[in-house]
Amino acid sequence: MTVDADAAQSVYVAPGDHDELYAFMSGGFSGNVSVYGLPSGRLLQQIPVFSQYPEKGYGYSEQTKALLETSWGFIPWDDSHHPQLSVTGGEQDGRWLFINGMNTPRVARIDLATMETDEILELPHTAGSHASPFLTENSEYLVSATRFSVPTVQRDVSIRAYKEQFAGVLSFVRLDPEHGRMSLAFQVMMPGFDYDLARAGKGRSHGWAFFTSYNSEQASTMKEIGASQADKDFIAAINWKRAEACVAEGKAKTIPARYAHNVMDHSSGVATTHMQASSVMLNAGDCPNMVYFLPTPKSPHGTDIDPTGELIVAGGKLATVIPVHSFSKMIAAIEARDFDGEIGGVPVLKYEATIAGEVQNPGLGPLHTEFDGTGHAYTSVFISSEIVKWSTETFTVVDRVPTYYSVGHLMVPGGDTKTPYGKYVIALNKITKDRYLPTGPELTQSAQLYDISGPRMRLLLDFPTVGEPHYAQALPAKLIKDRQVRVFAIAENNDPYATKRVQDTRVQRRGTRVDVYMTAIRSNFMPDNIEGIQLGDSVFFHVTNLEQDWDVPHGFAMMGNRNAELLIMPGRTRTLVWVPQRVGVYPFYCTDFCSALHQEMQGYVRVSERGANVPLAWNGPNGTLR
Ligand SMILES: [Cu+2]
Repeated sequence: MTVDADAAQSVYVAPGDHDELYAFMSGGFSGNVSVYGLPSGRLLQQIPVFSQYPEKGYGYSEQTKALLETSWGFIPWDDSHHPQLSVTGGEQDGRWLFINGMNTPRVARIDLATMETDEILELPHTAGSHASPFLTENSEYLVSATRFSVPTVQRDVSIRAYKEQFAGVLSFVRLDPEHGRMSLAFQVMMPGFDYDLARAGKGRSHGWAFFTSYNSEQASTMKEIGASQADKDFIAAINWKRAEACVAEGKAKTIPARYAHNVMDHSSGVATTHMQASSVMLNAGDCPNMVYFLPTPKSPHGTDIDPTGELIVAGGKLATVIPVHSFSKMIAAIEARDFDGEIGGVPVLKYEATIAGEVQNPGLGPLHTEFDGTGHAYTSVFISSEIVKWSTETFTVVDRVPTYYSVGHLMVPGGDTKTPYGKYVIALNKITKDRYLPTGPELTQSAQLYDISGPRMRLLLDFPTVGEPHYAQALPAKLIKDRQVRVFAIAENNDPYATKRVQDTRVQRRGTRVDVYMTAIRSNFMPDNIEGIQLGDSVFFHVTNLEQDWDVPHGFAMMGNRNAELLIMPGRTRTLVWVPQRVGVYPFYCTDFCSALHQEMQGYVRVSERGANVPLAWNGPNGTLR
């Protein structure tokens, strides 16, 4: 495909100018989120979420380790999939970004003013949290579901007992409206299918959530064949207001559950883990009129709701059409009890009763759909590697463009909200073979930016991504750029190990633990000479960055430390633990270029044999080292 001569001009952001949009892309198997500017495709930031990240000391510093605690212990990696921006009234509000960890099921909340992970909640009774995290119209709930049905509650049973013993679980995580704090409100136990993706309703479908499922055949082996037998699988439509009522009426059970809830305290900058012991489980069959199955061809993947909340679009990845259900037809069919049997207490609606239309000739393997707010939908098509644009009024294809190659998700900025920003669609591609300079066996994955402001889609730009750009969301920069936190106020630093003045720097020994209360400010650490450390000690460097200027983090690295470095934002305290292994004198230094005298920002620690008579001493205002 050729690119128009003016494509470069459309994405050119002159030096010093700012991009029009922030895009938040999942890092897939990197477990993190990367922040890009659009339309330039410039990488602006990496936000560590589910994986330790040495650049920032995330998951290595004592203050951030707790974010990666789980019921299985400390798990410093995961596979992040679906970024989801918070909404109010079905529109982006620029407050938080949520994302799921797929492997050890977790959901995270990132504060969009600091672009730091503030909270991670583990999801019990869940395996492979793929259909996650999708938000209801006012961010009342974050919905999530199990992809891999498992024995629920977990127990030792034969895998051959899949049909009888395995269940899928839908989770409803309540969000505190003021702080976004997550709590697991209740879960719904469903027939043992694979629940793949979800969206919550909005507008007229507010109060509902929709989950695609495949493997309604309930195969437990060779799913590529076993889960592809049936002509139709299902979208599960669940009325969460009805679920709330059933829970309030006592129809749910409180059952044992072990899961971690990790919260970063804003004032101290210290994360803590709260281990939970139970959850509220509602059996789908015990709450009539709550959940329905909409037959949908064939092993559907995505389910996406148009800006009005009326159309429920499925991506039948093995289907030859894009099936589009109508929310109002669904409600009418429910009222008329137009059912075709039931599965596990869940009524199955008739396909003809809910379908609004089928988009013909959509290409091979339609997956995900987003909307531009002008009556058009954009569907990614994996096998034929293209984006297909179609009319939400006539259900006919009006345009198509190739992607390079094998697009998974796509994203229109605000394309899942009531008021899409439109203007661009981004293809999030799995394969880039031949698109860039080769880099050994591993090639980058990529995003492609297309202009959708005219009648035809126009390719503008390719740009490489970090890890798999599984899904992304974007918002207008003006929504958050003036709210970015520049420094943390040193006066408000409540870290118990903070040192707010150079006069308070000190070193304290309690047994084999040595606490170093250290400050960093251009261009020195204080203390910068420490003696009296012995083999067998654990040295806790509590480094407080006293700077109160934007863009002056300091780094901290200790020779021989089997841990990361630190990166300390202005006004923050971060702690690194060092267990010295050899006698001698070892340097530490600032790793983040901070001033003309950055190279001078360094110090020494003297390490003696255990039991040596070198007294504990340090330099500085209270120092004893002369
Ligand atoms: Cu420095």
